[in-house]
Amino acid sequence: MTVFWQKDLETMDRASIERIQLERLQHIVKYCYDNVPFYHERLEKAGATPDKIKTLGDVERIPFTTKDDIRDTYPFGLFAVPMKKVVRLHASSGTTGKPTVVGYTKNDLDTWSDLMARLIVAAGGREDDIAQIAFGYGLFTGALGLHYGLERIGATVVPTSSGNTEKSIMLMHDFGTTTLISTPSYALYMSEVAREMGYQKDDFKMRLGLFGSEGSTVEMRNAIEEAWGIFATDNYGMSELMGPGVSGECERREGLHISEDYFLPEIIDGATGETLPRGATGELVITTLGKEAFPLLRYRTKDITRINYDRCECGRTFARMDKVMGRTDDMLKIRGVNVFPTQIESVIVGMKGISPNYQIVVTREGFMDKLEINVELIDETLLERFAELENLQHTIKDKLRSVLGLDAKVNLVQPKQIERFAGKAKRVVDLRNQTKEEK
Ligand code: DLL
Repeated sequence: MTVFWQKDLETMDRASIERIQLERLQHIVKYCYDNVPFYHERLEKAGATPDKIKTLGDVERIPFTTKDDIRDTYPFGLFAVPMKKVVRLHASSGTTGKPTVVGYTKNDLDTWSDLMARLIVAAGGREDDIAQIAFGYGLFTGALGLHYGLERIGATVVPTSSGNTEKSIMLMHDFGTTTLISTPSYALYMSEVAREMGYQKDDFKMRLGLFGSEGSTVEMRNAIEEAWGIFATDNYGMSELMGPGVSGECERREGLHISEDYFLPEIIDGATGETLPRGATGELVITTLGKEAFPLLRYRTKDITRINYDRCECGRTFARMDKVMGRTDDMLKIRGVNVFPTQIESVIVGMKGISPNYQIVVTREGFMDKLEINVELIDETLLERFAELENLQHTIKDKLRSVLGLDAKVNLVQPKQIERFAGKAKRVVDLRNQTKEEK
């Protein structure tokens, strides 16, 4: 039997979901128009003033908001409440320049905790779980988001944060931790360190993993489940939208349920900005329907996915998004072919004889892009068995060719040669835009 956090809301029929969405959309557009000068001007200019929003489809009249808009109004320019109402700030680091800063009112934190609780319960988290949070605490939203959600359901939170891996593993063992919260790549690394410390998976009481914050394939999930002996779910979010808590998998794991009463999703063609029909794959755009401090209208996430509106067997009626395929800005264009790192991961992870750690390197020689994949062996003695080694290399190459439609150079490297990550993994090294000296 399915366990819910807020059954009435999570099982509403489509008409009720859409009624709530329209009411909230009308409210949030007026709220932004009245309280955020940036939106007042944008909406006036586009002729999308609050009186024009009569149906859910009218959302398309509203211009998109982008990360640049947030950067241009750094730090608090898009806030809709005075600072005295803001009780928390978070920020996403970003690779260049200033971070994007987000704020929360007391009500926002309360909503966030409930939305997190929904996803945790949907994934199988319970009051009697001991949940260890191995996301980095700080400006990043992952740790505190999960922290408050887990406390709300009554679980015991162990806020170890990321890093200090051996100590965290010792505590996991000694405390009888049942649930791990981290990025998939860190979960994998932790299992490796646990093995090195002499632990076997039966030495732990682990049963559940709530992972997210970076892309991961089903193959990667299988590898982590196998390494820890757990059931794992994928959870999606982003700091601008709130943090984790936007969508997550239920125990059926056939897509990530979006809390549609708080987030209105659309799928657009990332290149043209055109809204795509239901069921199409494209860039996810979200309008926040209930945020007070930092509301966003039609925010371009740059994440590629697809939304399924069919009813889920679990009984929840909220639409489900596919696991994120990648970000529009992570997509590699190699010799004219579009490649997502997740496609490469699906080939490599789970293959016999190699570890789930890999690195993708792209270089350019003359006008020719070159794709190289560094793959780590589990057994270093294989390096001496030349025929087997060659065989493995060919198998990987062939599989990559059939999935990507491209030839890649496969380098088999010794165990533990590829970098491990405590947060979001950086799997791609793109050296194409570097000058010779930088290389
Ligand atoms: O990563 C929020 C979060 C924390 C989600 C913990 C889940 C768990 P940001 O640091 O702002 O926020 O990064 C947001 O990370 O646009 C995606 O590209 C990526 N991302 C987040 N979750 C997933 C996921 C948090 N489950 C960016 N699968 C997003 C794939 C994800 N990508």
